[in-house]
Amino acid sequence: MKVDSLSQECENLISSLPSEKDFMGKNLYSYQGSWYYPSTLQAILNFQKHFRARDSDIILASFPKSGTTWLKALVFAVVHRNKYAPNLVSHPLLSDNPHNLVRFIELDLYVKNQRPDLEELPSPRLFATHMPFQTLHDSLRDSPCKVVYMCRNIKDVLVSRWHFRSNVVRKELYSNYSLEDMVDDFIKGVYSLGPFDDQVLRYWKESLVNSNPVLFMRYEEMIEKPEVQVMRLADFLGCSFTEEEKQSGTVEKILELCSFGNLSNLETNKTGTSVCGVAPHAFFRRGGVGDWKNHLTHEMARKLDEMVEKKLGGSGLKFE
Ligand code: PAP
Repeated sequence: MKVDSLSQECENLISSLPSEKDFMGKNLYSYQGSWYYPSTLQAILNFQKHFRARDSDIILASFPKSGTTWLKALVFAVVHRNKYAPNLVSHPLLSDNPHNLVRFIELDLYVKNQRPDLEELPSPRLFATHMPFQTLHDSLRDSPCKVVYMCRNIKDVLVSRWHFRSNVVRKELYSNYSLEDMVDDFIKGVYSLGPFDDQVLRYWKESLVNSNPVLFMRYEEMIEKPEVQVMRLADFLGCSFTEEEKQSGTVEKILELCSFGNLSNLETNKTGTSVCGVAPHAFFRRGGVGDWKNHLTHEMARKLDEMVEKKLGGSGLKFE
């Protein structure tokens, strides 16, 4: 999704920012520690200028391919469970895709409109972003609204991104870009919305500071202990499951509703369209943990592990 033109303010900013070429020769610009194409940068500026947070807002943050779609579905189902019981035949998640129900700030809302009207939305408003903490946080202007961050193993993220880019989104652009090229870009840290490690580390550190309402979730833990993690999510969001809900299987019903198997087989996600400009089926590939082993060579994995260890070593955050 592209903006037609850049504002003078954005043009001025761009001329002052560090720039690098991506593999297609397109310019990427480094803004507040992350790399963007100009249209995303314009949307971020729009957001930073115009967004007014409500204390009840919930923002879902992630690096792309870390489980954003899953998190969107889960948070929607958890927060709205009194209005929409998870086994309701007319549940919105059965007829619409998670990206339409929880919209991206900088890749959707503020791309299409410099100042989208978000005032009419009922509380709690749910939004999603791939922006790093510092860029998001500045715009929240000290609002205590809640941020849920979803993190996933860098190797599975990279492989998922590789498939997404080379098989789904504008594949002709990626025909000369190998998986090895993507690994090298990750090591160098210059790629759209990257670097992964800086983003993850910052959200991790913020989640450890009590005054910051950031919940750090891990895709692998969601796969391993989904009930525990969804209850943790609900506690953080201030809508803990009651004993009665636990006894009557509400947690399990939400997990089933939002499961890869269920969502990926819904007609709306197979053939529908999404407001973020990407067909919903592109967000469902395989799911699960460890697919990188089927794609990355030993050397690629070693380079990524080494880079992560260098950046995250000592932080308490580790990837298998
Ligand atoms: P985005 O950040 O671009 O929105 P995101 O949803 O994070 O995308 O990434 C898609 C990944 O999540 C895919 O992983 P894979 O390529 O390794 O398979 C997709 O399969 C996975 N995914 C989507 N929905 C679910 C779900 N309900 N449960 C588990 N994994 C899911």
